[in-house]
Amino acid sequence: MTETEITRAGFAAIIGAPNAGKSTLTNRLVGAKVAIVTHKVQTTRFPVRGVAQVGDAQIVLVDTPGIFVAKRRLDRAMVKAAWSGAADADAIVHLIDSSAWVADKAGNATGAQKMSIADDLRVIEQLKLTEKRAFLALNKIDLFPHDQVLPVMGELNDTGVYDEIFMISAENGDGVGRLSAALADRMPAGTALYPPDQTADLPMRLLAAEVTREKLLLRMHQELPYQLMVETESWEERKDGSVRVQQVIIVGRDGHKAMVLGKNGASIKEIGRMARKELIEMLDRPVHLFLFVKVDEKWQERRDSYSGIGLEFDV
Ligand SMILES: Nc1nc2c(ncn2[C@@H]2O[C@H](COP(=O)(O)OP(=O)(O)OP(=O)(O)O)[C@@H](O)[C@H]2O)c(=O)[nH]1
Ligand SMILES: [Mg+2]
Repeated sequence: MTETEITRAGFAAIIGAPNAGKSTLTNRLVGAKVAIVTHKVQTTRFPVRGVAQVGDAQIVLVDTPGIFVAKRRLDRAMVKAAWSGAADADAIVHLIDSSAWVADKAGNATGAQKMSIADDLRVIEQLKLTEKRAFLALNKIDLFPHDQVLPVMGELNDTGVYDEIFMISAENGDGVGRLSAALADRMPAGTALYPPDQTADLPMRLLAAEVTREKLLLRMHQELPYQLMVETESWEERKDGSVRVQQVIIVGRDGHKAMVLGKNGASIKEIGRMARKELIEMLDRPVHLFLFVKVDEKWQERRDSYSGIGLEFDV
């Protein structure tokens, strides 16, 4: 389809508690990987845009960081960015991990699920306060029989902040078509905001750093992943068609550096191998990836750590 056939275009923000599946949904709607996904909370750190075309509508999806009670500076900056992602959107999708609610109704919710529900309720309060209407998407319906979600649906419908409710599985795509059609309907009349063949608008250096951070999150345990960041230091296109990428993994402590490196460097080698494999797929050409680890105790208190990924420092 060409640009001229787009008659409606706008922004749809996906907001919700950490781990609800916002990035999974964004990638599914876009049909390409624009945002990293892990089983850990607080994977997404800054709003990421992905472009989807549904009929004659262009939907610019804004995947946002999870919304939770944030104490540390980085967390506060992430939550602020999530809400600002929703502020100017033409449509808001509040995505909920409905398996947590179903478990809670059955009286066997885990601590993490209870936390996720508390975060959902706070999002609803904020929607009420700002008088914003949203679509509710009950995600992860592949995890339980569908009739179990009906009481949850009723309770959430009663909050009065939702225009429509959708049952979806971002993971396997169930129900996502209906949601995307409804989003397309909400897009205001206008010409395309992005060229028709563009799916992401993250600079390649930043996306590549995210890929490495995803592999770190998947491999590292406990608190460590939340305390590191990845920067692409250099990006060199070579004459032979390959690209040389150099990245630095910044950690807060010597002990963390040792963990990232692993015994005889085994850990960082594996992370580099996985990241490189994905970069080759994304870029469709040979990639030489060089990873270094640096200790910077103060990185979370440095202004440029935030500006580099578009977050506000003074929050
Ligand atoms: N079973 C199931 N799992 C899902 C579904 N959607 C997402 N997940 C999983 O839930 C986890 C979190 O997914 P993400 O997409 O990273 O969630 P997020 O809301 O972006 O998380 P943050 O960026 O941390 O706020 C991952 O392990 C996903 O594979 C779904 O529909 N069904
Ligand atoms: Mg995410």
